[in-house]
Amino acid sequence: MSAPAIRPDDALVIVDVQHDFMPGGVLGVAEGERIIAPIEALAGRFPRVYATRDWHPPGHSSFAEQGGPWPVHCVAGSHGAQLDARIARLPIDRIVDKGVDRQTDGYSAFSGTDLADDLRRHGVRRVFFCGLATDYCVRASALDAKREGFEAIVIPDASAAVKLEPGDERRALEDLETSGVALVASGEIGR
Ligand code: VGL
Ligand code: ZN
Repeated sequence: MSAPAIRPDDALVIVDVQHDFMPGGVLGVAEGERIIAPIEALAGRFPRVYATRDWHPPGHSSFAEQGGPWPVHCVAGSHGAQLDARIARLPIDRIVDKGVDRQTDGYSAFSGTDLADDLRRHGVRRVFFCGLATDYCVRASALDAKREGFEAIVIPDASAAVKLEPGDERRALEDLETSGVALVASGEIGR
């Protein structure tokens, strides 16, 4: 897909741009800084904007201390779980907290949240995703958006990957395209 115009039934979902996932954070994504400017440029142009937060209880099953893959991160209410200040000041209509259930990874913005209902209630049919991380929560959220019946688009230059293994970002983007999620550069949107 190239140069889609922004429509009244579009929404932007900014995934997990929180201190713990930014450089310097416990689970810092190396390229996290590069996504801020494109997200700032996009947010005000969408009719509806969501920001998600990874928002785990202490002792969440994804934490290494419980045998999970990750260090303790994004504990609900902690400093590390706050949105990056540059994202927090954007015109965000709703913050959606996810990963609240102790037993499930909660990667997807649709898992255990009312995001799908909220999107439908507001007449949204097409959802653009950006944020952190391309190979985990952005990927899972965009795949679930498709499953929920929305058109889904990921903006790769406004997203960055953890890359536990080399190639994880490329594989995530390939999986998305295979599943019918479009990849569109931020500079191609609505121009
Ligand atoms: C995420 C790892 C653990 C993400 C969340 O936001 O992509 N990654 N929890
Ligand atoms: Zn998490």
